[in-house]
Amino acid sequence: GTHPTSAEGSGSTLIVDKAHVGEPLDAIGGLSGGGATSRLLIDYKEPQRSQILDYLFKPNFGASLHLLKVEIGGDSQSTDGTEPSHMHSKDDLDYKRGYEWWLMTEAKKRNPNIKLYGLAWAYPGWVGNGTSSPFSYPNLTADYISKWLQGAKSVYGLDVDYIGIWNERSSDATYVKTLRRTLDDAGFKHTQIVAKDGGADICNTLAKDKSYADAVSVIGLHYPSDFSDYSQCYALNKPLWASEESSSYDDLNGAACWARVITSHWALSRMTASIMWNLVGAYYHGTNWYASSMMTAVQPWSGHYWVSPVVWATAHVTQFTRPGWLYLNDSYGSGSLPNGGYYATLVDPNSSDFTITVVKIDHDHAPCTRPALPPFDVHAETVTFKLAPSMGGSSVPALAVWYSNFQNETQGIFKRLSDVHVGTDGTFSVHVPVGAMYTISTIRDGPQKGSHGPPPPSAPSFPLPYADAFDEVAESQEGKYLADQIGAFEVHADAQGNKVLRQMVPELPIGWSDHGSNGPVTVIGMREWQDVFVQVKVRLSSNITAHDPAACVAARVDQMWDRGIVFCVYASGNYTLSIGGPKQSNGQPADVVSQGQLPTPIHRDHWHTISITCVNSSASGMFDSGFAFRDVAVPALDTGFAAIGTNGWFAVEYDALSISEAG
Ligand code: 147
Repeated sequence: GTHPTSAEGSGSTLIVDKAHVGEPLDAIGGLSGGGATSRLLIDYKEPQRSQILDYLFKPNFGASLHLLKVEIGGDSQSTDGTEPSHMHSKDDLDYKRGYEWWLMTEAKKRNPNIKLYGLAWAYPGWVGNGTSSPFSYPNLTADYISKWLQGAKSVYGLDVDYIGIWNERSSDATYVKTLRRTLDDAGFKHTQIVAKDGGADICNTLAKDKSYADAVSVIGLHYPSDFSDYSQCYALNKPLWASEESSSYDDLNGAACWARVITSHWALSRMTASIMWNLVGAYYHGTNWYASSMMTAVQPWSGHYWVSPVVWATAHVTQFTRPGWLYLNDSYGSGSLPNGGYYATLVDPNSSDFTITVVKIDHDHAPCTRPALPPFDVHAETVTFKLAPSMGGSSVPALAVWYSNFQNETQGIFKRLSDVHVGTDGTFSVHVPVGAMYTISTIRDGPQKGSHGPPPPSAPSFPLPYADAFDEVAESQEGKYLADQIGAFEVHADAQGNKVLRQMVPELPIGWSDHGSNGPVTVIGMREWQDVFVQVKVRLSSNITAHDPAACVAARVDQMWDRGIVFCVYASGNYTLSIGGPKQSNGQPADVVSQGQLPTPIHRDHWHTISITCVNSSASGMFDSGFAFRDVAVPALDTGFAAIGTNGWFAVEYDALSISEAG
């Protein structure tokens, strides 16, 4: 890179000519899940909850997304938690679980044209029928996915446009063909299959198997590099998508990354959709990939949220285009800028409207989380566009101009500048500094930088003391603020009509990242907590046939309770105090620091109260009104969430959770 920085203004003229249309834009979208990334959003109070949804989905307001991709819950850990399956077992069916149905409904309320896309990370164990693969019994898995689409349609009136295979895992020809047939037979002909939400190797596979390729409508790549050769994919003649992208921070850097890829993916690689992981950061600080989101909403108790510049980078494209608009081909409205950066033009096939986006981000700000980019230089320049007669030529009206600088926000973020006038020769020029994103469009009315005013002030600390008996929680939902990490803890009325929290997953799921480390667990609070008292009522039903089921209460746990101060009571009448939760393999904790008999008998089908108190390097545990252990030495330096859990896949019940500061 030896471009002199003074070489401005002399650049060549870029032709924009709709005689050379390419592929339709499919979507700029956001991804909820993969996993549990939206968990805390549903616990926000109004009006903040609706405001956040407006910033994401309302047309001409914020990110105004074209597409919402959601996780099809699979009962196992999928990055920031576990999302519940609609079928924990073969005979189970419940469409009231989780928050993705709700989120899709809210998105559609705001934008009836928003596209929907479902994808599984994990699968409930039963679809594997004793194997650990979702493809061993293709009919089971295809029926399971079909049931999800039926719930969307019959319960929520949602038509799902796209359905995936198995996130970042293998695909399978027989399964995909079976899925296509099953969906056609069930009335979901319009639901298109995306394969395979992973690497571009799928293109080679499909090239060799015509009937497999015929079942697939869209090629979905993850974090595709702009500098790879996708010729195998183009040869398939199917839309090529960045079906997961970004994982970058909810700040200017994340916005710069995203601004770049939503323009370069077409300009360099002919990709027609980009979907950001993740949609909304509503998962606790201290879980994986914190704040890698389009916007952030992690304080349901205060109502505070953060509308990040990533929202406005998205608005630069979404507010000025619609799915189905046509990209212009390389050198006729799309391509690379002379001094670095990209531009892409979309035209409305049904009118004379068009939108050009221009982006110039330097190497230090360009990388999304993956892959790394080769070195490159960019320099400020003045770019001249020339509209061909096909675009309306000299009769084109003044064009609206919107500007952001994601490397220097003092220049503005999604700010309307004065219109640009097209000369009699069809040309106009814009100055493009480093960090710039421009939208230049015939759409003059409608787009806006929407605002609901300042949100309530930030209050990062989870409010203590905290208590919940789950009576206000809707049937089948997670307990308020509880974030399931493995297994599904749902609120259900018991035989007495009392609402309790019950672990609902009956066997080890076909996991995504977890394949059987620790027992089911749900966490709450702050990873930063140290000295706390956590108490809960527990009940071990006589229906549980496992050898020695346990109910556990814990403090200072990490995301998957690999560490933490964990007190478990067992049906046998024993207890353990351990550093980390019980193992799924044998139901026992690995690092036991105290164990013995409970001070009083434990009874099946009866409620017992258990608590743990941690102060500095000392822990005490109570069972009903007696101490199980008192002032036992534990590691002082650990901090972590409060948690409740169990040692296997059965329906342990919990009620009346309370947490307060100790010490
Ligand atoms: C993706 C997952 O699909 C998401 O659920 C989330 O975990 C996201 C976080 O960045 O990552 O999975 C990937 C894991 C590894 C790679 C790419 C995506 N990789 O190594 O290229």
